[in-house]
Amino acid sequence: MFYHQLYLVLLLVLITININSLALTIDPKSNTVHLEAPNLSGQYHNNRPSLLFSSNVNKIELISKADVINPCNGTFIKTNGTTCGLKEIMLGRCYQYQYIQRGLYLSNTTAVKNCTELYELFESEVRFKPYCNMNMSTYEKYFQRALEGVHVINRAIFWSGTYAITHTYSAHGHNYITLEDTLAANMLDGLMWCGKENDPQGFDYVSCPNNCQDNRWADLAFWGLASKTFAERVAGEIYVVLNGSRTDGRPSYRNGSYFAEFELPNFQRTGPYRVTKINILVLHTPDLPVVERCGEKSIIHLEHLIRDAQFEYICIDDPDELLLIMCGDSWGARECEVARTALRRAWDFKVFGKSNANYYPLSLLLLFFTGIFCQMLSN
Ligand SMILES: *[C@@H]1O[C@H](CO)[C@@H](O)[C@H](O)[C@H]1NC(C)=O
Ligand SMILES: *[C@@H]1O[C@H](CO)[C@@H](O)[C@H](O)[C@H]1NC(C)=O
Ligand SMILES: *[C@@H]1O[C@H](CO)[C@@H](O)[C@H](O)[C@H]1NC(C)=O
Ligand SMILES: *[C@@H]1O[C@H](CO)[C@@H](O)[C@H](O)[C@H]1NC(C)=O
Ligand SMILES: *[C@@H]1O[C@H](CO)[C@@H](O)[C@H](O)[C@H]1NC(C)=O
Ligand SMILES: *[C@@H]1O[C@H](CO)[C@@H](O)[C@H](O)[C@H]1NC(C)=O
Ligand SMILES: *[C@@H]1O[C@H](CO)[C@@H](O)[C@H](O)[C@H]1NC(C)=O
Ligand SMILES: CC(=O)N[C@H]1CO[C@H](CO)[C@@H](O)[C@@H]1O
Repeated sequence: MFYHQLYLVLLLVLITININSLALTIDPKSNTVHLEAPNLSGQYHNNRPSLLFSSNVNKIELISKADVINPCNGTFIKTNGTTCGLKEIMLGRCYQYQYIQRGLYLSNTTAVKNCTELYELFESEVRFKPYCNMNMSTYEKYFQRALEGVHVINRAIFWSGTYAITHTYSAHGHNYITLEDTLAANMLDGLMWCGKENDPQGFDYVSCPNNCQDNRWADLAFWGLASKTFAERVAGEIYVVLNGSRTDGRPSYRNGSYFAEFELPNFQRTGPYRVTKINILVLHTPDLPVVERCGEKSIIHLEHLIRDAQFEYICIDDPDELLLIMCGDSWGARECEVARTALRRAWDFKVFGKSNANYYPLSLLLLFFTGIFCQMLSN
């Protein structure tokens, strides 16, 4: 009898504790808060044309009919042509970059660039010019001027098949500097443009061809040269983020990728601004199969290329810093569940001084065993 009473008292005490801990965990107001899980895929987009030259790519014809309404005037219609407001966007980004962002990084150049001059250099290279006549020297003057005096020392980061996460990690140049974080590329990142002959505007706002059958270099003219010029200006230790779980059948290091064609071959091997060490970071996406790891398949080939070029080489699979970003994005992935639970517990402990996530089941367990214990004693 006594033990049963003891059990009831214990039960009451434990229920009270549990109710208190529940009250801490579930704030009545938080029930109404609706939060979306993070999603990087819509946040960044990569407008570099694909380097693969396959014949089944749709041939997009240049629509040159004079009667097509200009989509930038009147009602806006999304087209595949030049971005409306190209000039204004470029000039605005240039000013913003230099007067708002620049203090943060790209430290070794103090000179403010003339944005009008940069825009005019760009425009003179493309406006009124047929798109498919461009080549790898088309934008030379623009890049020379825009990257003049710039050396990215120990902070350059490259990506191949990992655009979104690398940009999240670089944090617009706060952490590391991607090609897209340099002024030259930033002014045009995500924009589309193509020149048009015999046209009052000189740009085609309706449709841009994104592959030129007879001149592969036209598609690479901008981003190919951008990659090359950036690679020539990085120094010291550099970082390369590769995708070890590609589902498109491509290897992590691929001949014909921008990294292989324009970046790796252009790293400086001598002089004060030479590259000393290449850090390869191979990522495995949550919920996707592991295709390659450091020291496997195409990454072996890459290691040979790097060592032959006499750079120091190191390869790391899934560093913690990037794991957390991947799990932040792949919220519901199986591999991230444990981390989520552990983080929840750590945060409850930090904020409430005890781990609620742990506490509730633990006290239930205690209750269960106390019950058994009391039963045993009373029998
Ligand atoms: C993430 O955003 C993209 C683009 O906005 C969308 O297509 C995709 O469905 C989203 N993914 C999830 C899991 O919501
Ligand atoms: C579009 O508007 C701009 C500025 O108002 C003007 O200069 C241009 O001629 C217009 N273009 C067309 C095709 O109407
Ligand atoms: C733009 O190009 C895509 C892919 O080629 C096509 O599906 C789409 O219809 C085009 N949009 C317009 C407005 O022409
Ligand atoms: C910037 O360049 C433009 C065009 O080349 C030129 O007209 C202008 O004077 C330059 N501004 C400065 C401050 O040098
Ligand atoms: C690029 O095109 C220009 C003008 O059409 C030409 O003068 C130049 O030689 C070409 N450069 C290359 C590398 O093909
Ligand atoms: C790796 O590539 C696959 C598609 O091939 C993509 O779904 C995945 O998000 C990529 N991983 C990273 C970390 O970017
Ligand atoms: C990539 O190119 C190198 C030399 O150009 C060659 O040895 C290697 O086999 C190629 N790899 C693949 C996967 O095509
Ligand atoms: C860190 C670094 O490379 N600093 C250089 C910045 O540019 C000046 C002048 O070009 C050099 O003297 C510094 O060594």
